[in-house]
Amino acid sequence: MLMATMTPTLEAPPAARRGVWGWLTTTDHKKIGILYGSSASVFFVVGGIEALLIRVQLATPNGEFLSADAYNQMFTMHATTMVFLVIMPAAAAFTNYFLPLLIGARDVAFPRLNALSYWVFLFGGLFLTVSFFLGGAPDGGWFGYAPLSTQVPEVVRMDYWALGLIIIGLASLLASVNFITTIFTMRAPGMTLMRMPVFAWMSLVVNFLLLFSLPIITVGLIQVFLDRNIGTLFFDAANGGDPILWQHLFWLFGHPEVYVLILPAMGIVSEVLPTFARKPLFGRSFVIFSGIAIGFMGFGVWAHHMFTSGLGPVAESAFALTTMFIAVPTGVKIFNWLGTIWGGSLRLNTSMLFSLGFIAMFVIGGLSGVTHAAAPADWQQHDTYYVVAHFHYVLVGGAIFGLISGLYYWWPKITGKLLDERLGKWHFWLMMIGFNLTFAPMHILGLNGMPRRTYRYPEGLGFEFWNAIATIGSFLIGVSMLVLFWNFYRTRRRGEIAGPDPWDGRTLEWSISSPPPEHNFDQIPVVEREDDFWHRKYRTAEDGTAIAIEPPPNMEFERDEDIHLPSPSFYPVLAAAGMFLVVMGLVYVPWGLIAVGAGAVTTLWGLFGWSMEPITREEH
Ligand code: HEM
Ligand SMILES: [Cu+2]
Repeated sequence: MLMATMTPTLEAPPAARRGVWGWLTTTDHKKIGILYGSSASVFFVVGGIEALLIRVQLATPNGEFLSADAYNQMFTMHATTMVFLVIMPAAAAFTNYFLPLLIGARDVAFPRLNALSYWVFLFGGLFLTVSFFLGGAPDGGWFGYAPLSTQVPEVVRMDYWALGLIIIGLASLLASVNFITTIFTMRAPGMTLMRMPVFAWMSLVVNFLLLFSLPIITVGLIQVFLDRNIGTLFFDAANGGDPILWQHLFWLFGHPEVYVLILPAMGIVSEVLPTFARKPLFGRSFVIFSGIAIGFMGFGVWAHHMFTSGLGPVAESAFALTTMFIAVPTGVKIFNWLGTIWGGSLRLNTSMLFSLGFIAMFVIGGLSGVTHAAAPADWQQHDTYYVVAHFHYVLVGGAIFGLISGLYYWWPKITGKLLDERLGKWHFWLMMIGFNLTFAPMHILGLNGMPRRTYRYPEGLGFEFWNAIATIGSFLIGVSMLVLFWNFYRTRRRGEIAGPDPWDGRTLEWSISSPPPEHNFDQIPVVEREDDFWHRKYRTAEDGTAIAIEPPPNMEFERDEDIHLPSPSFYPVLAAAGMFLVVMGLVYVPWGLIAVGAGAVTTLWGLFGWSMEPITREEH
């Protein structure tokens, strides 16, 4: 149903294959974007249900709804799902669909590698989730601290976690190589780096963060798997290993990862605000360079997650300082966004409301983050609900709000129809109120000492009232998402036709039809300045007002002669399916070795077939 609502209704591409086979073999960046978006939406429902089950358990003291064992699985999988199977693929959905359009390209640099990264991600997500039905899901927390994650190897749950994250990490690594190459080699003539839209810039920073951080955690995850299965002692303190080493390896990835989660949303907000304030982005190059600065500084703060791991005053002071410093480039962005809306003629539609909500909620999350940077204060806050409140303000109030703003902003380009604004506003206010009712009380619960990851609490500690409020709030978030899904369905059936430029946009994607043709641009645009499409429509008067250029620019072009598009291919999904067999087999060695062998052969067959098939086809 979700794929049906997202699939364009107006114009089907001529040569591309149709139906399920068409989706299985697609190498079109737009269709791969829709696949990522659909999968992330389904996993959001899964991760959301896990969160609601946690909230039911904590709604009252002495909860009996979930056992301690089930509770551990719920919060581990809730977080792992939301981080790796929702926010990252949702950002990949927008990057896949819009990066080539924003830089004036017909596709990404490596279309089949792009397809492979999607299928490896999907099989990795299914592998992690199917564990619930095969003896129990990972239960050691989303950062899998050793020795909790390396003990009891006979229970395979944390093998699913380690191997699942290795596979999903591989998918992101393949995607980052693809997007970085696309940005450096596929830009339209005149699209210099500094003319590139901010979303493209944030994608560049995100993919470099992935490129440098994923190998670190992959090494650590392999060590966890080896400690669990062949008795190595990397993290075994009793035998010369060091569990703190795992914490360093995880957070050397884990902290850059939080910027991988938030920077795409920051890129989206930097596109939405100028469009609906009808003003260029204030201090545009500062927004770009502060994003780059965050990328670099993000590798220098990881140990602030370990202020209670006994690193000593010198290390703690150093990481307290670097963490406080990173608030500076983040603050620069906030002021530039406020500068953009200041004095603008604001259109408060749903996309704009979610972007404004993003700024407000992210600032709250950022401020509690600064309180964590002060190591002595963090000793009180660590592992309490104050921390849970903090990261939900930045991950839900920040990343999710930003991504939803992008959804309302770009839905008309993807589907050709506008999402209903009345339902959109209901969605926004229900989510805004539900979100704050859920997570604001957690600051109080945490400062009053309520520990996280505890499946129930006794009466009389003063935790009852705020937990009840938090649970009500979480169900309000659930209701708000139902309103969004109803809007999807209703828009598909009788939504308003959008046309190519429904928002009077500034960037290239609004210069072509909605949805775009398979080849994107009839003629590759020649770019003369930033916000090039806007400046083809408007000139700026002395006082800064925009004056429409008459007659308006003709955006109908003679189609280029030889347009080459990537050929559909079945080999990426085959290679990914082989990898799924390999990891399933590794969980159940020695018998699983049969599956490992079959999987390896399937993957090699996929890669060999891929290397032997033609790259592109002529588009007529
Ligand atoms: C949408 C509604 C959501 C609700 C009601 C919710 C609720 C919760 C609760 C109550 C916990 C604490 C469990 C505990 O420590 O015992 C938790 C943990 C967590 N949540 Fe959420 N959450 C939501 C969305 C998200 C999203 C979108 C993310 C994004 C990444 C996220 C990431 C996490 C993480 C990382 C943890 C820590 C789990 C751990 O300790 O291993 N949550 N969530
Ligand atoms: Cu951090």
